[in-house]
Amino acid sequence: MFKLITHNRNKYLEMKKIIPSLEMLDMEYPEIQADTIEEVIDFALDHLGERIEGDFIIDDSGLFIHELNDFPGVYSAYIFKTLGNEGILKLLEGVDRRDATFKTVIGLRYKGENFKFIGLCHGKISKEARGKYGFGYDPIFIPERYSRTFAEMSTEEKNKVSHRGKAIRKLEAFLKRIGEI
Ligand code: ITT
Repeated sequence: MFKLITHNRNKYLEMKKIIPSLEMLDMEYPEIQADTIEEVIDFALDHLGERIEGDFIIDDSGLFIHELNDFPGVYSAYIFKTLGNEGILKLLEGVDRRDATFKTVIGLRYKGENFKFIGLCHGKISKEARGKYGFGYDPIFIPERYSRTFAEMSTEEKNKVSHRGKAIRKLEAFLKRIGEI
């Protein structure tokens, strides 16, 4: 039985669609200021690994907007809280190059060892916020080959192409290979 440690219930619900036996543990852990999501995950896995019994999973994600030199990137949570989607749309007002990449790194602590599973989704920032599903930056992100935002898709549809969907399927394959699910 694996547990995802997060405050974000939406992340959990996306993952549970792919790994139904997953449980959620709402618990605080330190997210260090670092240049990459991978470093944030490694630090948090070690920190939590010293404090928690058994195996667990964490997820750290970010939105990288190419025209803004990959901002907000590792600052995505803070920027979402402070500027929000409207703030991002303002920063891109009049900008034609709207390419962006969502990235998820899932960290797994298994028998005292750290593993990472990475998923990327390329797309564009929309001109306006659209849709009522999902969370966070979903209303302003249009994945490649689609015209709808993530917030205009069901969880199943988002999972098919999303950064998190890809990372979870890698985790799922690993857990199956070692006979844990
Ligand atoms: P944790 O407790 O798991 O850390 P969080 O919501 O703080 O939850 P992150 O730091 O991974 O999660 O996320 C950074 C920001 O990016 C945050 O504002 C999220 O809402 C947003 N985000 C993450 N994944 C997303 C997704 O799939 N779609 C839209 N926004 C997302």
